[in-house]
Amino acid sequence: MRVCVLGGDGYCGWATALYLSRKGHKVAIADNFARRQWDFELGVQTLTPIRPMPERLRAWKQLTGESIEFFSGDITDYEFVSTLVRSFAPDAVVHFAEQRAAPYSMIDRKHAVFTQVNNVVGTLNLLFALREFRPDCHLVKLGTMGEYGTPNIDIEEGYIAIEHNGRKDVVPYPKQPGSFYHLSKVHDSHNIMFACKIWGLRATDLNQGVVYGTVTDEVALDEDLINRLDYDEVFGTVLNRFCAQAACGHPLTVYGKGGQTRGYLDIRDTVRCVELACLQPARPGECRVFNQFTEQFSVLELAHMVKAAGRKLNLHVEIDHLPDPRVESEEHYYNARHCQIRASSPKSTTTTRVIPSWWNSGSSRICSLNR
Ligand code: NAD
Ligand code: USQ
Repeated sequence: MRVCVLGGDGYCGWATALYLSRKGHKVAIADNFARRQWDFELGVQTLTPIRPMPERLRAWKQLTGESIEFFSGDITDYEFVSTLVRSFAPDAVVHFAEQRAAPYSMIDRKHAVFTQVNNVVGTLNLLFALREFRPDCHLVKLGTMGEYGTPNIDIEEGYIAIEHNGRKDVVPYPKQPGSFYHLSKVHDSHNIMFACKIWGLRATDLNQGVVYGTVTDEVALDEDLINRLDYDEVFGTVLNRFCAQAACGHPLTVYGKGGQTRGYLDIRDTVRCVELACLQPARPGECRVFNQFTEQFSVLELAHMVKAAGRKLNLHVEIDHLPDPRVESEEHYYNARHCQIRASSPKSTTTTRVIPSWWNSGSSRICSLNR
């Protein structure tokens, strides 16, 4: 397939681009290096010294013989996105190119506005470019489990069948995000769903949980291919932070009681899930939602696991409970469904899908789809 990875200089994007390239897909990366700039703004750095893009791509070509095309630009610029879509002519676009840190979006008005403009306008530009120049291309968009928040009922995959005053329908699952960043993802989801509905675009919204780890088979091939590993309080995600803290003898920074429960996945599963989604595209007009994580843990459970792992390495790991800087429930129910990505594996022949009323049939239903 011809796959364009937007945000391919970033943590998930770089690992995904290399994985797809090694699997034989023709890959292009687009990025504006905004992320390197935000690190500079905050005075933080990836723990692993990532190389400039030309060096990364040269190393990949030398090691594997595969070329990855690179497009430098900002997807909030429509000229850039439309030129990219026209010239590369992708079969799938994997869209990682957003400001992804909840704490960054909560710094002040300027950062909240920036996050929402960057993310919502970028995605909207992409939708218009696909409609105009590549309407059959499959959009694989990185959403987030945090769109749902922490409701006191089970979390479904994108849609929920409800009965209200004696009538039934299938509607988008209620969203209760916890930051202006997570809200930007909700706005994206609505825009994508609407574009599929009115223009017949095809999209998969991958609601990914918190990612951990940094090494994939591909980035491990050479030091010049090294991936980023963030451990600071803005961009560092919790398990990566805890591991870095354990290694340098800093107490693990559990916020509040630590009962905050989320879905987690290894970065090696991120790349595999993305390929699965690309290989089994949504159908024209379909906006399907996959919850993408492998296990769920509370923050305190993670801290204890890191402490136990540290013990085996002769590290003395302490756990601190700091006042929670975020407005979030520190203890809550959490049970999220994550079956669709598994059902889309080539080994699976049938999947049960909740279909909203506006897609294809005119009547909502829960059905079995033969793939
Ligand atoms: P990242 O910050 O490492 O990478 C994002 C990349 O997108 C950066 O290289 C950045 O320069 C680029 N970018 C941002 N805005 C852009 C724009 N307007 N034009 C062009 N390029 C732009 O983030 P990540 O951790 O790789 O996350 C990638 C995606 O996956 C995000 O959408 C994020 O919301 C989602 N996600 C990440 C995690 C996680 O734990 N890291 C979990 C769930 C979902
Ligand atoms: N936390 C701590 N201590 C820390 C850091 C975080 O207790 O030192 C807690 C947070 O308060 C939160 C939980 O750990 O309850 C997860 O925080 P996080 O920073 O690891 O993850 P989050 O802010 O949710 O964001 C990350 C990515 C984001 C992605 C999201 C997936 O940065 O791009 O969308 O994970 S999800 O959480 O499923 O929404």
